[in-house]
Amino acid sequence: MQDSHTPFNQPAPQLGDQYQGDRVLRSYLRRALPTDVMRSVEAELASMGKLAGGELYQAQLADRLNEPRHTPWDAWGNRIDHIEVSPLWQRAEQLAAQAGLVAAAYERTYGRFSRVQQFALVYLFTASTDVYSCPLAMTDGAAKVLSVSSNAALAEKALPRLTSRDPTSFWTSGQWMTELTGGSDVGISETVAIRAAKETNGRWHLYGRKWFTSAVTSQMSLTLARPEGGPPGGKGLALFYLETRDAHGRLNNICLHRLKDKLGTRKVPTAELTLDGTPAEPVGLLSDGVRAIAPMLNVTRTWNAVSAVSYMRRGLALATDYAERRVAFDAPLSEKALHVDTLAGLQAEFEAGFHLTFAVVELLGREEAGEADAAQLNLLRLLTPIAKLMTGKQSVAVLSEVAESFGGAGYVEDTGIPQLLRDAQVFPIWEGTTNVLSLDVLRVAADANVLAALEVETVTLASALREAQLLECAREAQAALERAGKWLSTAKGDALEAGARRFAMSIGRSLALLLMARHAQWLLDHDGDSRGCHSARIFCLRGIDLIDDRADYSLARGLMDDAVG
Ligand code: MFK
Repeated sequence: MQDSHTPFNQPAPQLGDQYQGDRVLRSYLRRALPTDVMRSVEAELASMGKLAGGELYQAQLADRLNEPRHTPWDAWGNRIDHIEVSPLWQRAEQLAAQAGLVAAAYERTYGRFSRVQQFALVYLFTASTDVYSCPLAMTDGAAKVLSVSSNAALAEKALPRLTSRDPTSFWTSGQWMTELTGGSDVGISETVAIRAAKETNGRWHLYGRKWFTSAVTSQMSLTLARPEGGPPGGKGLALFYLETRDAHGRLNNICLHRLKDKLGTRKVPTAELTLDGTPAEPVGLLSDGVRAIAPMLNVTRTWNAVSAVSYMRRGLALATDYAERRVAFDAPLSEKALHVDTLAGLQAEFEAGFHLTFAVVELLGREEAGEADAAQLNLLRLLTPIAKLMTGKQSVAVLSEVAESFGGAGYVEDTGIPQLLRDAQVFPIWEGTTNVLSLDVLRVAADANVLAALEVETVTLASALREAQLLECAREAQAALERAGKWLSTAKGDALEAGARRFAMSIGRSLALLLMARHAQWLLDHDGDSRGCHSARIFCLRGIDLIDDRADYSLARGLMDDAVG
C-alpha cells in the first residue's frame, strides 16, 4: 500500500563499477605493473569490477537472509550430511574457478606479477561474495603446501583440481586446525593418527575432534594429527591430507555435529566435526606438522589482509556515495566539514592497509617466481603477519565508522551495512589473532637480518621522495621505526611480551606510511594528482608510532590483579 503521507524517501547508496571507480587500485596497478602486463590484465579486472558492483552486488543483497543448511539424514534414515550453500555462494564458486582466483597464482603467466594479478581480482571479488574468499584462501594455501612439498604423487593428484579453471573439476580445500584446546596453541592438538598394520593396508586413519572447520563443503583438507606415540608439541604433529567424501558422496568416517552459529561470515559453512578413523595420507614427515603447514598459514593470512582491505573499500564506496545523497542541515553530508574529515580519516586508513597488503603480495609473487633475495624473503616473513594484524584491526574500526556514517540506517539489517561490520570482525580473529601474530612478529624481528632488511627498504622508499610534505612523512616514519628497533633491543621479559602488539603496529603503520608516500610521489609526478599526498599526511597525523617508553607492565598487572581480586 502506498503511504500518501510520506513526503520524503531517502535514496539508497549506489555501488558503481568497482574497478573503474577505484582510483587507488587502478593507480597502484599502473605504477606496480609493467605496461604490457597492465594491458594484458586490464580486461579481466574491468569485467570483475563491473560484476562486483552490478550483478553480484544485487545478488548479494537478494541473498542476505540465506544461510547454509545442513541436512544430516535423508527421508529413509540414511546419513547424508548434505550441505546446501546459498545461491550467492554457488555462483561465487563457479565464478572463482572460471576467473582463476586460485589458478592465476600457479599458472604464473605474469611471472612475479602473477600474485598482483590474482589478488587484484580477489580484492574486487571478495566484498561482493560474502566471504567466499575463505574456501579460496584455504585452497590457495593447500596448493602452496603441496607445490612446495616433496610428495609428488599427492601434488599430482590434488594440484590440478585446486588450480582448475573448470568449475566441474575445481576442488576447494579445508584447513582443519582448530580443536577444543584452541585455535592458537596448535601444538597441543589432541587428534591422533594411527597406522593400520602393513599386512592389512598400512594406511593412516585420524581420530579427534575438530572444533572449527571452514568450510566443510571442501572436497579435501589439510589437517594436523599426532602419529601415535609421537612427542608433545607442534614438533610431534604431522601434516595430513584427507578427502572428505568417498566415491558414493558419503563423508569419509567424519561425523559432522553441527554448523557453527557465528557473529558474522554466516554464509561460510563452518562446522564442528569428529574424525572417526578418517583415511589420511601424510604430506611429508611424520613430525614438524606446524612447520609444514606454515606456508599455508602465510598464504591464508595474505588472503585475510586482501579481504580486509576489500571490505574497507566496499564500506567506503557506499559511505561516500551516500554522503552525496543524504541531505541534513541544508546540505549534503559530502559538504559538511566534520563528515568529510571523518571519511577522509577512514580513506587514509584504507589506503595505508591497501599499500601494505599489496607490498606483501608483491613479495610473495617474487618469492614464488624465484626472484626474491634473502632480504626480500626476510621482509616477506616479517610483513605477512603485520599486514594481517594491521588490516584486521583497521577493517573493524573502519566499518564501525562506516555504519555510523549512515546514522540509524547503518544499524538496520536490510541496508546490508551491518553485515559488513559483522563479517569484518572475523579478520582480526581467524588465521591468528592480533596478539598471536604480534608474538610471531616479535620472534621474527629478533633476527637482526630481518630488521636490517626493513631498514634498507625504508631508506629505498624514502629516497624516491622529493615533495616536502612527503619527506616530512618519511622522517616521521623512519623515526618511529628507529624507536621501535631501540625498544626491541632494550625491553625484556613481561614488558617485551606486553609491548608486542604496539611494536608490530608501529612497524606496520610506519612502513605503510612510507609506501603511501612513494605512491603519492608517483601520482604527483605522473598525474599531477595530490590526493595521495593528502592521504599520506592524514594517515601520518592519525599516529604511526605506538611505542611508549613510559609503558610499564606493572601497571597492567596491578590493574588486572585488582579487577579479579
Ligand atoms: C578471508 C580469508 C581468510 C581465510 C579463512 C580461513 C579460515 C580457517 C579457519 C582456521 O583454521 S583459523 C585457525 C588458524 N590458526 C592459526 O592461524 C594458528 C595461530 N597460531 C600460531 O600461528 C602459532 O604461532 C603457532 C601455531 C605457529 C605456534 O605453534 P608452535 O607449536 O608453538 O610452533 P612454533 O615453535 O612457533 O613453530 C614451529 C615451526 O614453524 C618453527 O620452525 P622450526 O621448527 O624450524 O623452528 C617456526 O619458525 C615455524 N613457523 C611458525 N609460524 C610460521 C613458521 N614458519 C613460517 N611462517 C610462519 N608463519
